[in-house]
Amino acid sequence: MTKQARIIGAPTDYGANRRGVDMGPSAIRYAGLADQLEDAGVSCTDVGDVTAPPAETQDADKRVPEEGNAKFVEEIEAVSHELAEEVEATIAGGATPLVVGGDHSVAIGSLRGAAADADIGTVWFDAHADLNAPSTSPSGNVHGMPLAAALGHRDFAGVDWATAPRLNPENVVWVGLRSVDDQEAADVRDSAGTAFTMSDIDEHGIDEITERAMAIASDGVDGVHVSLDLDWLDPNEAPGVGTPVRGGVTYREAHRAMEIVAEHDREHDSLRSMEAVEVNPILDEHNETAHLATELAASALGKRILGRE
Ligand code: EXY
Ligand code: MN
Ligand code: MN
Ligand code: MN
Repeated sequence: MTKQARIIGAPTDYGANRRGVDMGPSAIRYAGLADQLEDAGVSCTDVGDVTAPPAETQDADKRVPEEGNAKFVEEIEAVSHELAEEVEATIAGGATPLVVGGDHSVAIGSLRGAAADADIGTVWFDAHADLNAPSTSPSGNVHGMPLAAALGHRDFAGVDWATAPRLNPENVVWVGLRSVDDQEAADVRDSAGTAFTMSDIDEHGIDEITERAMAIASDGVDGVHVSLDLDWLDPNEAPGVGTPVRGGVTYREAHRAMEIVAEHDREHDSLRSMEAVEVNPILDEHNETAHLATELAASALGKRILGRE
């Protein structure tokens, strides 16, 4: 049966310090996402963008932290509400939501939508753990907090729009960690989740790590939310990201991981939802990071080098 995908844009930079990531959805569409998905044999529709409130100021440094050390919480709440509804409705309609960001705070809405009426896991392809909370964040940028929010960190207790109670902590798997803050690292170690760092990928290879990640994330739940932060890749491959960290995965490792996601989905129908985030076109002279996002999404949704078998 042909896979149905629905593209949902989330043009927000409220979770990040670098202006420009709000243009990620346009850059990714312009790079040919729909064509890539059609080439992968995926029937896709594009529902457009959720509404991001207008920025009062474009100068992030003038933005005062709200509520402890978390910036632009009200704006992020507005985006999250609408995005969660779109993701939930897409899944209910039998399609796979493909959220294109926007900074990684969009995952708050994606995870809530994917976990609205099902138990889920997530594979977090990222240089960062995104497990900071307002009381631990060194920056106050909410793109470093989506998993803490979704998992109900005490700082987010009672913040209903931010938590995803049916995201099972045991089914959270990080892949590619290489830039984690001190308290965040302690919280990762203490969590019920599984963390595969870049060292694990060096040691065991991308195939084994991704296969293990999908097996853990999908174990005993209804589906997996794949969260692809383009800063997971090495900055030489993905320069157009707001928080680049050297020593990331290569172009082929990234495609191989997405192919393994697709293989697992073909066998287990495990891919419930996906997002590609942190594409910032003003940091990338040739829009190559956006183009990379389109290719990796296609690989995750089933594109094969020699076409459909
Ligand atoms: N850990 C740092 C912070 O919390 O500010 C950096 C977070 C970067 C988050 C990007 C989306 O992955
Ligand atoms: Mn991230
Ligand atoms: Mn990241
Ligand atoms: Mn499915």
